[in-house]
Amino acid sequence: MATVDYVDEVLASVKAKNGNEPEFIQAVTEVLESLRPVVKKNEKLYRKNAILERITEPDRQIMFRVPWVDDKGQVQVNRGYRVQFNNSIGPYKGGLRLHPSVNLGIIKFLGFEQIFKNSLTTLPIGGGKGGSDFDPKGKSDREIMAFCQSFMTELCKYIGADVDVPAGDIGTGAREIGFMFGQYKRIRGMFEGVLTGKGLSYGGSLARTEATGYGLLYITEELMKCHGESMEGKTIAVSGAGNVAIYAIEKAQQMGAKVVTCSDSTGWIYDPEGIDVKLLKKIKEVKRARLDEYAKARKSAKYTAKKSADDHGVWSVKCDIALPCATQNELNLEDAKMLVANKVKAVCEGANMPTTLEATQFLQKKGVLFICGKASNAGGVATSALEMSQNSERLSWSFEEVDSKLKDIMVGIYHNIDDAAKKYGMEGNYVAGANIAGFMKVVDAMLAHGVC
Ligand code: NDP
Ligand code: 2IT
Repeated sequence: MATVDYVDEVLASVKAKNGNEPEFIQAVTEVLESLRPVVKKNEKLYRKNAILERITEPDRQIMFRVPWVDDKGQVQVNRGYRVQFNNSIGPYKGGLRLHPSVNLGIIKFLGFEQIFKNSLTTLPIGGGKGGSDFDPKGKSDREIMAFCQSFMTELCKYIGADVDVPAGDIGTGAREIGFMFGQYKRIRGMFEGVLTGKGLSYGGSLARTEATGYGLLYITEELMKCHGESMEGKTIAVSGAGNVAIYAIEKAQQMGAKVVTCSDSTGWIYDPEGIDVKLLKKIKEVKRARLDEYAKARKSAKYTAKKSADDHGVWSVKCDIALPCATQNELNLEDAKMLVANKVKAVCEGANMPTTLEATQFLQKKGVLFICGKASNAGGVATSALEMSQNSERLSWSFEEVDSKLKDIMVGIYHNIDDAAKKYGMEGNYVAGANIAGFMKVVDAMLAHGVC
């Protein structure tokens, strides 16, 4: 009787155990599929030590009630999550997502991705993620504070500067981190670097706000350079209009490219003259308003409200480079076909898992240069780790110092994933390269630690 392939065996078990978590299964499938050549080479060792079973099972997943009082005096109840996935190479590290779509499967997929991403940064951070189904949209500052304080009242039992260090993600920015930090400090009676993305007056790092978007452009630039191209004069389509998208647009423009799109959950902008990033910041960071405001303020821009599934939004626009920076599975096979028909050269993910598996495979088959989020958006968490270093030594580095370290890290990640892909006979497959390179370091540590 033929023995069952180890990867197939573990994938079947993950699917059976987590059947109601499609995003988690998608993320595990992508990683395990690309690890096949590594697993084949080390099958006996990995099987004996149950490496794949252990790396796909979180160390622990914490779920809790978050009661808070709204402005009408009504008690509201949300669900809070923290999934501590793997701390083999450092304290758990990963953001907190506040969005009504949040559920355990989404937090698990994000925590799983974070293991490999954090390993790729070369810095000592493990993988974790958390959040809540709380919707920050339309809430007053007082309501946001009430939620954040209640959320941290429970979460503070499980985190710490050397244990687990949360940060921002969708719906969690400087305001939310500030309220959470204040509550942690109050309850635990200590001032420590327990969160990153903090304000500059209380231990935050310069360049953390810009880091994910800037880092995305640093790695994209290196990718293009290594394929004989520059960023100068390139047309870029960006999705999203949040933290990652805004600073991706800003850096792309500094590099001489023209970004012609952005989007939010209500619609998208096409601005053939190039996105006015100052205006975008005013609308999104200051006024917290919808994107139609952008088109009202700028003649060259056209706003299209999101209508149906066959509206391909920003992916219907002709571009050289596409940067999905909003959310998971926002770029599907039909979108990928449109991009290829429009001769896209590169797709680099700013968001986590924004491209579906089918769309990724299609783009790769068509020769589009494709870098997955765990490599291309690693600049955010890398700079969070630099924030942790600064907090530990009780010093603050200059913007230039942090930014230049970020750039070195992103260029390093590109060459690391490129080399890993080549080593396993998959030159140009940066998805496989990222998964393999991220995995090898974590497995090495897991084996050294024995059964745990
Ligand atoms: P923000 O909350 O700042 O912005 C998110 C943007 O995406 C908004 O424009 C939002 O529109 C849009 N969006 C979110 N959810 C949906 C949805 N379900 N459908 C359509 N549009 C949506 O988050 P970030 O910019 O921080 O995060 C964007 C992505 O990047 C996420 O995948 C995140 O996990 C990832 N990421 C973030 C990092 C960071 O440092 N912040 C680091 C690495 C990855 P609207 O405002 O209308 O909701
Ligand atoms: O997805 C991510 O890497 C983040 N949201 C940033 C995590 C962090 O700890 O800075």
